[in-house]
Amino acid sequence: MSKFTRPKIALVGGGNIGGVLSQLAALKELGDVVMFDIVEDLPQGKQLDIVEASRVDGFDVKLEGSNDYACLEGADVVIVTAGLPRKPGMSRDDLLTTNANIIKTVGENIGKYCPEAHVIVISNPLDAMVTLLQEVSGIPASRVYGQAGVLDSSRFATFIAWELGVSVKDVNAMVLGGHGDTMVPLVRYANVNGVPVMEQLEKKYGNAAKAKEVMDAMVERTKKAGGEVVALLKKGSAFYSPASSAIQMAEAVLRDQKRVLAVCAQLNGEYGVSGYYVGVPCVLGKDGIEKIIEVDLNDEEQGMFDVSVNSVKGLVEDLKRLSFLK
Ligand code: TXD
Repeated sequence: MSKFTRPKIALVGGGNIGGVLSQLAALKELGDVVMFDIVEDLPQGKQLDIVEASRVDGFDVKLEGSNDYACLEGADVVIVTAGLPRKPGMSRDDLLTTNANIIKTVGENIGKYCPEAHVIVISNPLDAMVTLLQEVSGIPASRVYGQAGVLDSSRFATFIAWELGVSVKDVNAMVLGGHGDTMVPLVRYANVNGVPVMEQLEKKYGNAAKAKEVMDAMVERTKKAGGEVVALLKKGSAFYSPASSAIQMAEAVLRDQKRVLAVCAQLNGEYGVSGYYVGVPCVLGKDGIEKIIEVDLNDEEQGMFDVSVNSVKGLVEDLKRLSFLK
């Protein structure tokens, strides 16, 4: 990144999430934003619409839309949302083949036009798409990672805040594992400014069984939160919260914040896993995944984590069987 120019953020996919990403990046003045989409005129129209609010919102960055992959040239951060979202009743995994074809092309072009970039993948099925994009782009895994855990953790924290009647700003909650129904909300570590959530639930309800029942319901809601929004929207899937989450990651990288966030990162021995992308807490800064933090898991948590890893492995095996991966 040059000292004298603004960072360049490239958005691959100008749909629902892409639009919010661009607007948030502009509002935060994270850098100039170029949006690519295969639909003619769509990214140009969205970017024009967003930039025309610059006087009102008081941001001063350049926004452009393009249908040519060459627009990715020299990008510092690329955020990938290209693909099709889930329809009601459709699992994330149904999307595998369709989105793998798209991600393969996208990854090849990122490798060609901006091999020095950080790449944040959002497209579903997330863990599989990050794996594929990393392989086809040839970019080191420390700079190719996925967004899921920031959102899943924020959803979990939101439900806890509602339940306890406290500000969500004071809730710390993390979700590990793959971005699917097997994700692992870390109940034992969830706290409100350091005070364990379970302790507060037990005080609120006066017995451990009821506290566990309430927590179990929040965990289930977190796991199914994406589907809950899909069912309500009727068409498309969540887009405001996934965009906010990816922007938090992009900001951590561009401003070298060393944020500790749940990121879909490639594991190399951590948590007993090698060569697979899974959601784990990471230190995110200018070098991308600067550190993977290993949380001590008890047997039950490790068991749930292993189940989640196995579902990611299943998707990766499918990609190999379909010849998308070596
Ligand atoms: O937390 C998470 N990771 C997620 C992921 C939460 C919610 C939704 N998540 C997934 O993000 C969702 O399942 C989709 O796979 C992506 C994008 O969701 P979005 O809601 O933005 O989908 P849209 O509105 O359909 O936009 C997708 C755009 C659309 O404009 C297509 O024309 C475009 O992708 N598209 C392409 N762009 C570039 N290049 C290619 N090849 C391409 N093909 C389609």
